[in-house]
Amino acid sequence: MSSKPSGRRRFLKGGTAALAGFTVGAIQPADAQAPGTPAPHAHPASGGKDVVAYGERSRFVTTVRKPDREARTPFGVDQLHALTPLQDQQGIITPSSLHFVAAHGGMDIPDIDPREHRLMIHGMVDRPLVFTMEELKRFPSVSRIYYVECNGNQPGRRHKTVQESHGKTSCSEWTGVPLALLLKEAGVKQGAKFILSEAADGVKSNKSLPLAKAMADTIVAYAQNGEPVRPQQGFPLRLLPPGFEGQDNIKWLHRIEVVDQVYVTYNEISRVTTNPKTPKSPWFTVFEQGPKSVITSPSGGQQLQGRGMYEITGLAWSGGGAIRRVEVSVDGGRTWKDATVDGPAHRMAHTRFHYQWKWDGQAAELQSRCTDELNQVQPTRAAFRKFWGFAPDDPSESGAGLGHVNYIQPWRVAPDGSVLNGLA
Ligand SMILES: Nc1nc2c(c(=O)[nH]1)N[C@H]1C(S)=C(S)[C@@H](COP(=O)(O)O)O[C@H]1N2
Ligand SMILES: [Mo]
Repeated sequence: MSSKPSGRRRFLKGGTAALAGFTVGAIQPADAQAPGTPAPHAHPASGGKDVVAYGERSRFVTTVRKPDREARTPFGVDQLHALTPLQDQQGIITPSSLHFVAAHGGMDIPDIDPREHRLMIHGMVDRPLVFTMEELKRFPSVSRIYYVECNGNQPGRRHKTVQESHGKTSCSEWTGVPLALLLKEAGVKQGAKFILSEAADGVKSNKSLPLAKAMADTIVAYAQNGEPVRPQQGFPLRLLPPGFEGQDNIKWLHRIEVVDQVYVTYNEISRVTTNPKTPKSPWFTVFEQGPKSVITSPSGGQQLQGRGMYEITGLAWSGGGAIRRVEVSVDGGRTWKDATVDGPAHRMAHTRFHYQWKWDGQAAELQSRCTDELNQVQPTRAAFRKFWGFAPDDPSESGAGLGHVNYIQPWRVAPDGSVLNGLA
């Protein structure tokens, strides 16, 4: 990375000194509430709430996120996990209200006034910079559809539904500034290799990210599905390094330090390096997630209403790029047929697949497996366990430090039409 100012157009000149005058040209918000605005319009199907000012879904639609665990880390800090109801989702965009949540920095979601919020970029840079939200919004923006997945999204025999086994992944359209623009503005010094991002949350959550990823396609996102990022997702600002492990997406982002090495941060110390069962831990070296898919319907806990035609549908995604192929097996992985993959298959995004299936009323086992644009194929559970060195008699399904757990999820259909976790 060159430290010389490039010939590229500079958006901010002279670093922080120039920022004082920078807000003068900021665009003021349009008047939101004109005088004489009519009274709120309530609708019975919304439980009497005003549905004009901000829409509510019908009261007959009740699907919700589910808490995963309210555990304490070895440091005694509460963590909050909420799971996306993938079984009820259509298409590829997760409604913002149902996006999964992971927060290890205390049970309280930070309540940040965007007018007070600042992003600082410093460390191995020529010009340390501090940005207000208004200033960030004056940079050229991009909007991209990207999934996020927590590495704790690990299938296991105890899970009854796809929400429990796979609900720690969601997909949104994210809008923000390419981080490369901000880093070029600051001027990255020779020898820099990583960035260290830090949050304005209770424990100042932080995480290292390779500089190459920061310069490639990482977004500093302020919007999600057309509106400001939700508080649970990092309002007013979060890091979005597409296809990388969920924990690399620092939410409530307020500081980026450009550094020359990977740092051992809060999450690694408290949740991974303390696990003695992780000799092959990919932490600090592997960030990108492999190809993964799951059938969301029919899935665990659902009930087929007699033999006949059913649509098998689900989601596939990969940190390696776009999904090229999804295959479905209805006989426990003995034979495979190509599913229809909905296009356009966005890179590092949930991709919807469909397969028309005629159920004969016999016991069946449904599986999906995907292939991405790098020709990486989703592994079987046996291959995954072999790679990580689980002995055949070791009952463990997963564990901290394994990295991305992406093996095939089987769903068993019983002759009575009930659908059960095939791992159980
Ligand atoms: N500040 C902060 N950022 C964070 C976390 C956190 O606890 N605090 N959790 C990380 C983890 S482990 C995951 S999986 C993702 C989840 O993003 P989401 O909550 O928007 O789905 O956020 C990451 N960013
Ligand atoms: Mo996570």
